[in-house]
Amino acid sequence: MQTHTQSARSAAYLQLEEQYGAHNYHPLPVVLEKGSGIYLWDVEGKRYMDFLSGYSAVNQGHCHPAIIATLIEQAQKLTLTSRAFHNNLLGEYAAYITRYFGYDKVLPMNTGVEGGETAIKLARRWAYTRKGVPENKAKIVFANGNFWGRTLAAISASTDPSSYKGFGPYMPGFELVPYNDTQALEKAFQDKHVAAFMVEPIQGEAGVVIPDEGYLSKVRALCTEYQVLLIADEIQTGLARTGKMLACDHENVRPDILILGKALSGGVLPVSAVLADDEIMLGIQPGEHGSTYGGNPLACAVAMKALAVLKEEKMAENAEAMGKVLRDALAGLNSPFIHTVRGKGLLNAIVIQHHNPEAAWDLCMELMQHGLLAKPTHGDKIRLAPPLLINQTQITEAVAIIQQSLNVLA
Ligand code: IF1
Repeated sequence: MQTHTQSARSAAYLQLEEQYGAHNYHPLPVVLEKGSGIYLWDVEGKRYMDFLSGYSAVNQGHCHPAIIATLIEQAQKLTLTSRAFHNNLLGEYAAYITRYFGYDKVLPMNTGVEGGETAIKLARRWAYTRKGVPENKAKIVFANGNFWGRTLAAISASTDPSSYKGFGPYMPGFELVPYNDTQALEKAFQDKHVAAFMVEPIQGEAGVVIPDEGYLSKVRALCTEYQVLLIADEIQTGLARTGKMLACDHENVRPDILILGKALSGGVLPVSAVLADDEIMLGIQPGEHGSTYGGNPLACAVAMKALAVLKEEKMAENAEAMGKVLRDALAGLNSPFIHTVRGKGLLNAIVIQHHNPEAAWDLCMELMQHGLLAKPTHGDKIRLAPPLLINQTQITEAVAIIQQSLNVLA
């Protein structure tokens, strides 16, 4: 009777969403109401380890006390003024984040996809004013399998039919090359109208696809040689997730334009940023770009704290160490149903092999029953990306849950 009443509670929430919300997602049937660190609790009080981290937005852990304290303090003082006026935090934040990452300037936006749109506008403007590309001829190159959001421009760059199909017409001026293929990239760069190559250092949505070692540094060299801007989409790979502050740091690559989002606020509110040097950033003049919420004082305060926490709590170092522990332990399971274990730091995926195409979903349902939340992507892949403060005991516990849950596939 007790269990019946409890699941009826969850069912009521699911029903409300189903009836009144658009059907643009297919979530696991769990209704969460509380979070702390690596843990989440559902409306029935059951605790879960979070192995998705809000798609890497909560790298710092759920409701990080220092970030929440900053949020509350600033929210009681001033939240938004618009960019029609100055606020006392935007300048401080701009100085902080540009020093943190080593760029001349920042352009603050809100969502990740707006960061991508902003980077492309900057690159097009740079191409027309600096590279001498004729008006309206600039091209942006992307890699097959890219994912940078859901706007019309982002889906115009997509090779995934579930992103773009049925939403045309599409944005012109975009080109695609295979990921992890510098020969194809060099061929694309023969076109003098190419303004930029926008790329994820590791492709997240594609299923945590890691390019060969040396790919990014070769990309950097080609961009420099052909006078093409390198735009790094570090919205998912950045901010300590892969074991370095930026995934580009693994190869000491400095992009011309850096896009950050997600964990820039520790999962508290949408905050994104585009970083570049003056030559690129000053191409955009007053009135030519912006956003109502971009650079608001609440976001500025929260982002500074979210960045500070990453360094103070050595989250990159922990992600590097715990990622190794996780991958070794998963490989050690020798499960016939795990085809591949791959990843960097705490951005990992397992590829499931099974005659049943629903196996990854079934496994995630079973993981949920055993108190671990993860989500399948592209059918057979499961991303394993816990908050970066996870410790070795918790990793061991998680791997035990995974081992036990794999039995459901037998
Ligand atoms: C969804 C994945 C993660 C991103 C990169 C830009 C954006 C994203 C590299 C846009 C967003 C999301 C959005 C989320 C699913 C998700 C995702 F499954 F697609 F791959 F993180 F794992 N660049 N990624 O990954 O950022 O505008 O959403 O703030 O449900 O669409 P946004």
